[in-house]
Amino acid sequence: MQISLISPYGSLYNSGLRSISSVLKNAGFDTRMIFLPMPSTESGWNLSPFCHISYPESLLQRLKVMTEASAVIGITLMDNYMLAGAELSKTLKRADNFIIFGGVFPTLNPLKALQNADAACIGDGEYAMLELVRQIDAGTVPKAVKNIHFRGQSYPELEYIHDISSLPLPDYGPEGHYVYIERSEEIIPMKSFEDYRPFMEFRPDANPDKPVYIYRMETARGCPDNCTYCANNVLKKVQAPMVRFRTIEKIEEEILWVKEHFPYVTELSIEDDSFFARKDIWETANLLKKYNLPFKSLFTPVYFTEELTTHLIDCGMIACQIGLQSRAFNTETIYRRVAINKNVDEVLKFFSVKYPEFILIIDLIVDNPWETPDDILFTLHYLLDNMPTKAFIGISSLVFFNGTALCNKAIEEKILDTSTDYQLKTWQWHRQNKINYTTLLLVMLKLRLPRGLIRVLASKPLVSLLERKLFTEKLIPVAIRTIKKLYKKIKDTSRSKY
Ligand code: B12
Ligand code: SF4
Repeated sequence: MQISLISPYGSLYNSGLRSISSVLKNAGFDTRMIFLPMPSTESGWNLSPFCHISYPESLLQRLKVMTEASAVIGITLMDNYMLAGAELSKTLKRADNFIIFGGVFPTLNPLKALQNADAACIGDGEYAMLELVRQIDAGTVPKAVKNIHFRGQSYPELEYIHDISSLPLPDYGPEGHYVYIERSEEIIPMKSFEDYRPFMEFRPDANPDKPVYIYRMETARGCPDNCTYCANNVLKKVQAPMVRFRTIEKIEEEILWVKEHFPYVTELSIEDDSFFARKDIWETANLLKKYNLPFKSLFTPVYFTEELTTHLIDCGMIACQIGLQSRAFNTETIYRRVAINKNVDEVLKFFSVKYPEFILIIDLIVDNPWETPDDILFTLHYLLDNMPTKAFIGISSLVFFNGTALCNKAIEEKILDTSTDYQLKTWQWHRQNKINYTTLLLVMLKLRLPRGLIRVLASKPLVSLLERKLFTEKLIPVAIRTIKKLYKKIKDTSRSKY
């Protein structure tokens, strides 16, 4: 029996879907994977405040033909890809096939997912999918599968995989793997591991002629913390209550596999929500050093210690990303981050003094309806005073994820209109219809404008003048859109000259 697994994501990483594919293949099922990145929709140049993905008719028709023999079609979805999922499902559904959605979107919004699928997978999908395809293969109408919510039936019994190291390594094909190339509107088959090279390539701004090749991997699933806006807030209840760590042996097995199959890989990107929280983080870092693979990782300030961070840098950590989100006490409280932002002063001091050139990325959330201009100015001044001069800032617009404590608060306070497709709002601050002046001040810091100038522009009289509706809902968004259009035009023109 043939199964097609489809991903609409911009990145080909997809560890969840690849893991499902490996489990199905090991059980003898003919499984193919189709990746449909749509860079134009996800691009920062796009002006829409939503993540609307609309596939070209030619692609949909091609997919229809490719999945003709598939009895089961599985589609992985985050919230912002839900329309993409609906469009794919509408095109690919036949009377004799079964369409299942999996990933964060159906896990958080099963009933919404079931409007466009025969079933929605809640949480871990490997064994749920295996049982489902076994039942379908046996010719029975599938029923009572743990983690699978069938359309018209009640919420399923849930079970999570305790030992994630027992799972096989992610499936990278290349046989039976296909990628959509938006530029040429064609789906190409992956013929060798070499074909992954362009998808792993990254050209650093500082040295664009020397590309690096990044392999993304997980050493754990989940996060020990529980911020009110984060999907983990729900995943802890319906997927797994605690973080699940892969053993060092399993991580080594994957590294050896990568070395053998992707010899061109120069760096690892560790995608764990909170890498520093690993109990055996010292040994894990030693392992990465042993294989001479520089790595990037994410961590939460509370797990920072000077000793540990120095060790990680010695072992090859070349970049790290921390979630700060806000330094204002009110906002930290709303986000449930007072305790986990605790060591951030030490983090910033450590990098400023000892590693001023290090690539440190500090993530912030904007567009929080409960946050006042004073709260934002507090964070801004905190960063002006403490941030290493070479640090980077990531700014994301707050998106409400269904079932999170923050989303519930917004619904209770009638801030969020649940009759809208609010899940489709993009996290890109510059694509929003309302752009606060205080957001622009953070952007100036991101762009490394002189800090003295930013302090002047952040003066109370200017902020109270420019934080008015006329500016935030009209002039600033229009100005940003115009700048983006002009800049894109100039870039496109200069590119077409060569
Ligand atoms: C790694 C990661 C990324 C990577 C790679 C994404 C990719 N293409 O794979 C990068 C950095 C590119 C990324 C980007 C984004 N991400 Co991200 N990302 C993650 C992270 C940290 C881990 C995901 C992961 O690999 N988990 C491990 C695997 C094994 O689990 P899984 O994917 O959930 O899959 C399992 C089940 O869900 C299920 N399943 C999944 N698919 C399917 C399909 C079928 C058919 C079935 C049956 C089951 C099934 O089975 C799998 C195996 O058990 C999560 C955080 C989290 N806790 O999940 C956020 C997360 C998924 N990301 C999120 C977001 C918002 C984004 C972005 C949209 C924006 C942003 N600001 O980051 C972008 C856009 C994505 C893109 N263009 O590809 C949100 C999604 C929230 C939501 N409600 O949808 C999360 C949950 C972060 C958060 N804490 O809120 N992300
Ligand atoms: S620390 Fe990060 S990943 Fe963990 S719950 Fe908070 S926002 Fe989510």
